[in-house]
Amino acid sequence: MNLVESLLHALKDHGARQIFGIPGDFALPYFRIIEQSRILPLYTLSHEPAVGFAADAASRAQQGLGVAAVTYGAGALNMVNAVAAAYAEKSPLVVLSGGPGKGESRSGLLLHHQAKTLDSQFQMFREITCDQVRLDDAARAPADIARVLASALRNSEPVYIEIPRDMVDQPCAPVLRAADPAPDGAALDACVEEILARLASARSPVLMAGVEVRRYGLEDKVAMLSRRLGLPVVTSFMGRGLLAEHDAPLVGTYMGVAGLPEITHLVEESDALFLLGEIVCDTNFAVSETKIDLRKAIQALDGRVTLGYHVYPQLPLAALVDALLARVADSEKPFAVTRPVYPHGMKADDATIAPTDIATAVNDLMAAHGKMPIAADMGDCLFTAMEIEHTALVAPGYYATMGYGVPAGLGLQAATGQRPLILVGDGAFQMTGWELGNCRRYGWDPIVLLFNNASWEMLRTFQPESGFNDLGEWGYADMAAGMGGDGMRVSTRAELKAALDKAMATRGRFQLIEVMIPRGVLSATLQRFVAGVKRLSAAK
Ligand code: TPW
Ligand code: MG
Repeated sequence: MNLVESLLHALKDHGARQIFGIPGDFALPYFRIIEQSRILPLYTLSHEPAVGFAADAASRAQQGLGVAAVTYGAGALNMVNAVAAAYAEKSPLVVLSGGPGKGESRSGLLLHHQAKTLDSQFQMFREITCDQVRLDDAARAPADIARVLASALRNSEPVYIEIPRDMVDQPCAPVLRAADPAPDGAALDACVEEILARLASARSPVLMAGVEVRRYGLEDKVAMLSRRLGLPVVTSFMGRGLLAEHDAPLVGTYMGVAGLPEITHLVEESDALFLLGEIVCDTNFAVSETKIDLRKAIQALDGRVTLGYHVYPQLPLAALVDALLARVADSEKPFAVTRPVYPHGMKADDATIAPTDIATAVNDLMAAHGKMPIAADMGDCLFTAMEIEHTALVAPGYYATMGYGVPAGLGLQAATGQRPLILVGDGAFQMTGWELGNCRRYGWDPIVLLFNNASWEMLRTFQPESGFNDLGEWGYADMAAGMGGDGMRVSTRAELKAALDKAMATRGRFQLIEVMIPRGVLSATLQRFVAGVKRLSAAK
């Protein structure tokens, strides 16, 4: 076995199912081995940000490693934003980058793709990954690979692996999986004891499930735990989509001033808010009407549990959930949960289309044909997604990068085989929409709802006086045919309904529905968000 084969087997062994990538001369040698060895399928895309986003979405969807393979410098540095997004949102993405051969640094010449020093790229990725290695020693490589991949899975964060181009054919031993250290049993018992006591004495405990619950594959167990404890469950904005396929007493999504008042009160008035794997960030919490006192909450995140003024370090989430489950009775506490009501029954008339109509039409579509997973970009399309029935969702809810939606949808379909729905604004589509041109080669056929308001509308809501938020009038639907898909432009609700039905009935080609939305028309959720943020900042 050579070094790259050993690496590929290790990736597969650790749960990777495919590789997204774009080669370059520093990467050609290891790409040849990826292709010839057929250990993992390779999907090439058009631009590195999309490679990172697709691999990130695949990792989120399949709850395992995503792999993004690029060349040195121009390739890897093009992907920095996507890797930063994965780091912020705890997605275990493995970055593979080609690199200069060992001898090349001694030539006395600067190498192409070199930024400052040959080590600059490694240093930059150190900031946005939790572990790194340059595979410049074939004898040490198996242990190094095992360490780095274990770090990715343990922390649920990206890692960086650089492959010097003259190393790829070096003979190499197989990688043995590193075992994770067992948690301290006494600390775990004490922690579980304390959590259960806090919950038992609380008047209105609430469980908020965060992305780590999904990253560590704990949705089933957490749903069971909440049923047994009789705890209502909410997700945050970022955790939207969690538990969609599980039987949990899910009340809805907490969005503070932007959310439904019942859910806002439930969370903000809880005297024992149990944050399980929840990233405590501004998109989740800054929109709170009443400031949530996190010192009173129970927080399990990043392998730590924080209660009141003390911390239990090194308690992995999976171990905590298992230990809690082992301690609560094997019977469920039935209790009534009011589930949110989402809009259904869009009138197929000649009225213009508002974002909330799109949510309604999608709800109707899913009621008729079954649920579909969604990939959403940043923009009003993501707020609109909150008005769609609970279904699997990948979106940059915290890091909030544009350009995620289309490539993430491709990653979703590659990873799950399910046909996804992609929600994307015109501004974001201008960034990465071209990646749809890769669908034909791989048989992907997402349905894309492009919210065309000829505007960076979300920015306009915060600064209406700025003319630079106007975007041009592009004919997106007309571009679809050249890229191997079908495009339809719709301006009325009747046309929207007809286009969705047609898209649903057409398999094998991507379906691009360009939805014309008058400038200034926002989803109901974004309207509440903007009004709430303005109210909160006026009160400061
Ligand atoms: C990579 C800043 C946040 S929202 C937004 C911008 C420019 C406008 C989005 O326009 P779009 O959607 O897609 O037409 P909509 O509904 O608002 O009309 N660059 C990156 N990411 C972010 N978040 C920005 C800029 C931004
Ligand atoms: Mg727009």
